[in-house]
Amino acid sequence: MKRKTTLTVGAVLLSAAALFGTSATAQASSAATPCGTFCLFQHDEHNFWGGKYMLFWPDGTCQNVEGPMNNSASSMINDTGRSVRLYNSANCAGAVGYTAKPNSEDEDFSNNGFDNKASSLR
Ligand SMILES: [Ca+2]
Ligand SMILES: [Ca+2]
Repeated sequence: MKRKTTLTVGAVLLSAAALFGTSATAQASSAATPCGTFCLFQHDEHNFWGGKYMLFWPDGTCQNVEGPMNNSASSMINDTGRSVRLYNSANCAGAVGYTAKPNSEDEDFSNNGFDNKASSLR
């Protein structure tokens, strides 16, 4: 009798956990997306991992956005404690085009006037 009661409570707790997990994912899928460093993504909105992406480990030095991600980034996740500055030109030349705040994410660069432009960062 006592054993049966324990099993029932366990099943209820499991359901509650599953529901919470689903709802949290739907509400902010991006927030739960693992990046772990600074990530640029080819596409915007909730499609962070649906296209090409590139990981960076910002350390204050300039890094060029190489290959197919050059002039292609449309969203980002910044899981670092640094402000990451993106430049339209290679080698961090010219004006800063976009600043990613520490521990932030942006699902669409379009409203920042910086869609498909990033060529370097630091
Ligand atoms: Ca793009
Ligand atoms: Ca560019």
